[in-house]
Amino acid sequence: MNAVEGRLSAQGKKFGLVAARFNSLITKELVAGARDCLLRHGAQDKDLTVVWVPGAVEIPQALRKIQTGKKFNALIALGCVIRGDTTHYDHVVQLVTQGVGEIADGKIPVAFGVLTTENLQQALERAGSKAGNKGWDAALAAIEMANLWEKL
Ligand code: INI
Repeated sequence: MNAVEGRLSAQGKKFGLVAARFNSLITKELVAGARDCLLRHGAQDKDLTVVWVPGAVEIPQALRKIQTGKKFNALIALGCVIRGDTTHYDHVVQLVTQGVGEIADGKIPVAFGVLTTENLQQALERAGSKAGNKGWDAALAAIEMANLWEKL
């Protein structure tokens, strides 16, 4: 059986990060985690671009815009949606998950680093404390997929 998989090298690769400013206490840490992962796997800082958008709802729109520019080997969506007292959370989560899913149509790999949590505590735990950093994890997936794309 032939097995095909991507290496974990970001050397020479360009990455586009789209990050939501909403809940920036968390999303700044996700961006920092993603950047740390990319640099530690051989990317150069000049090859990383972060595009800030107002909130998670706007992430798919910016992803689509930069995807058409064909400048990147992979894209990384970073955001944080925290449940509140109304159903707003559900709509934001629906829009960002469906939107990112539609953009991940096979042209450029898109990694999903959008937290969807019940409260701020859960978000903090996933942004560089006891549950790791989901920005870092998403960046690692983006690196693997960028390499896989070259083989397929
Ligand atoms: N955007 C987020 O990124 N996280 C949230 O938790 C959030 N909540 O809960 O409201 C949120 N709302 C803003 C939304 O993403 C849009 O920016 C806004 O609706 C304007 O389109």
